Amino acid sequence: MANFSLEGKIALVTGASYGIGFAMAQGFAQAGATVVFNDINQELVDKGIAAYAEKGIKAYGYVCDVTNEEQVNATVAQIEKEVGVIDILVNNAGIIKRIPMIEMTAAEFRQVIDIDLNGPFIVSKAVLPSMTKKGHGKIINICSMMSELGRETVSAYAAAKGGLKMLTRNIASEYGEYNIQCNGIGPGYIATPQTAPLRELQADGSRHPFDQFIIAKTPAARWGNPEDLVGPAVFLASDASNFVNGHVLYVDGGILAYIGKQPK
Ligand code: NAP
Ligand code: GCO
Repeated sequence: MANFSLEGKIALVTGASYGIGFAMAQGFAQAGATVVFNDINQELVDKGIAAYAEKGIKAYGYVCDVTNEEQVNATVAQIEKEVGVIDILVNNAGIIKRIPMIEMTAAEFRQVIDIDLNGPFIVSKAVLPSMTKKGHGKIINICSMMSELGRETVSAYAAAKGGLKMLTRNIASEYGEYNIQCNGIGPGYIATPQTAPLRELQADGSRHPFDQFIIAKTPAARWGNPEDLVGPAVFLASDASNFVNGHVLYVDGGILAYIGKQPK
């Protein structure tokens, strides 16, 4: 029987006070792991700790900006001292800016790349030395449909998430021999605060046109929930995936497999 247990493992999930990161971290705790997370400010960290406690989970929360290398290095050192060496890292923290490309400033573009691509580089770089020393480690990068597809208004996000897919393959290539597995999860359209503007009801109570578009594009005919990502995350964090490396597991209700509804 494959070993899906995370008993005795320490998992750091970035940006995990709520949303997808929170759901995955909760799943890790249920599989036996100790949960550590960071977020961008104290208010979010406090909110996260309380939300985990409500689920019966003692989580360790830290304020840390994933784009700040000094802060990340100090936080990882503090986690190693206070909790232990990180076995599992999930690069989940991310933002999106929906702005037509010709209206987007270079500063806005850079900010998305900084959080969504440089962040995973900085945090992975901080945890890899201890992982290689320990002789094992799991890194899971949260990619996107936009690691494969484009759409209007998300040029920076697509560039970052496409880059994150290649960073995933490169970490696998460079550190695979040290028993490090680096894989991605590519969520489809998931109902979280990040996508709330795309699901807002219209003034007349009808569904947002983008909401209808996503339902039509998804063979499962629904938005995903953060909970849909838990099984894939536990698999990629556990020994059950020890020979899976550099792979992006798309959890999208079938979007990438589908040409779209045929005309009636
Ligand atoms: P979310 O609700 O916006 O959560 C992301 C978390 O990251 C938030 O707590 C956010 O804090 C935090 N964060 C932002 N910048 C940070 C920084 N510099 N340092 C540390 N933390 C930071 O997003 P989500 O929908 O759960 O998405 C989580 C991940 O999945 C993201 O990488 C996203 O791109 C990806 N994803 C989402 C979907 C979807 O449909 N929702 C689909 C595919 C991929 P603030 O609240 O202050 O921003
Ligand atoms: C958008 C969405 C997406 C999703 C997700 C898809 O505006 O198109 O926010 O980018 O959040 O990343 O996988």
